[in-house]
Amino acid sequence: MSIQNTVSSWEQLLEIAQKNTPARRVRRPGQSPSTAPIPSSLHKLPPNTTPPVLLYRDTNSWCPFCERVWFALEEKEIPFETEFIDLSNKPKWYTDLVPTTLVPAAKIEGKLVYESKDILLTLEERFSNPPLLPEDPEENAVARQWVEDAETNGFRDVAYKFLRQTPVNNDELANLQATFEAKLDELEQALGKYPGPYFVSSFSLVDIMYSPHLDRLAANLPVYRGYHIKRNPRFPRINAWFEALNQRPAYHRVKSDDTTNNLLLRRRWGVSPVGNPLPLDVATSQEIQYQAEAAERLSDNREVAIGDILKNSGVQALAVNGDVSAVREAVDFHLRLLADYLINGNGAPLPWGRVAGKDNVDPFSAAVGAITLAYVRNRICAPRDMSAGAATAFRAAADKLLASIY
Ligand SMILES: N[C@@H](CCC(=O)N[C@@H](CS)C(=O)NCC(=O)O)C(=O)O
Repeated sequence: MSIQNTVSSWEQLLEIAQKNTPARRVRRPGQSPSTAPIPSSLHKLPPNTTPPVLLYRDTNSWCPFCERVWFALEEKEIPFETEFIDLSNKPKWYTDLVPTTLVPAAKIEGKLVYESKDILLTLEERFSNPPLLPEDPEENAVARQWVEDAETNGFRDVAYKFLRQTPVNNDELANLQATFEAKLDELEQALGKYPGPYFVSSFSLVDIMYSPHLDRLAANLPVYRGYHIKRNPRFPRINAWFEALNQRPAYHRVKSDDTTNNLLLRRRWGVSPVGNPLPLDVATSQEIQYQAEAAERLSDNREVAIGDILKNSGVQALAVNGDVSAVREAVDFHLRLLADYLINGNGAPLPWGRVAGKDNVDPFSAAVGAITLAYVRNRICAPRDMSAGAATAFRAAADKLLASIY
């Protein structure tokens, strides 16, 4: 029996994956991104009603300011629609509409608001339940001040200088680090003002203002500066704050995984790593659901994935006499193996590999498989293509299969 017949069909894979995860996305044929998440509260809207909020955000879901708004929308369970803006080629109607021409912007009950902080405050005003600012007037005033401070206290400037600026010498690097650490000390202090792990006594807009930036820094700094925020004994409260965020389902819907954040820094900002890549994010108790979500994404969006691999990975160079169909078939086969492994893996023997004493690897298929898996492993991007948890499961499975090809 040919090995090709030992792996399930796409239809079978999709059916099993969908049984194991409730996660679904909307397909957007011919558009970028090719799929979009469904807001968790959209089902609350009566049929044929327009959601009260329209969010304009970046096509790649990299923008930390857009993440703030999305985070609040999910926390408040506000049904919303998304319009994606290609930042490398902004449509004229968008630059005409939004004075800053930046994302995010939003139409909130028909009214245009831009600047993430202002969008958050308007959402708070129009959709006060659940509140993301404290009810106690004194604490409310502190929280509002901290929301303002998050924009003006120089934290982001100092942090991104340390991360991205090429220092002329070690002294300059040490200065950049010290200035950044002093800013983190300020956050550490602020986190101690009220009981509980958040900036004020309950989760609030202040946490939302900082989380996309601290997340990116915590992922990037170890790899690009050899500096750790997580598990750094100087910042116990910041670490407890990360733990508390980790308990929030909305956070898991909107966050990126560390690998996305790290690949982005290299590709978008051209920064060179000084250290090894971070290990993949630690698997959680929901790993099986995340594996199913990753398999569902891959199976449901396979045509786009295959098209992208053929066009952009370089694999077509392996076509013999220009016959791309054999390459396409081998790409398809390895993606099915990946989906199958995501569903049935977990300790089961890998679906191929050398049988003792037998040289059973087809070199053409192995080469196409290696390119396919290496490409998709780094190509997927969370939360653009799937949730961060699913992306982590996806990369882990691709690594496992890649290591078993030869
Ligand atoms: N202060 C703005 C910053 C927004 C911002 O910088 N957005 C970036 C994406 S992360 C953008 O739109 N860049 C496109 C451009 O610079 O043309 C906010 O908080 O909303």
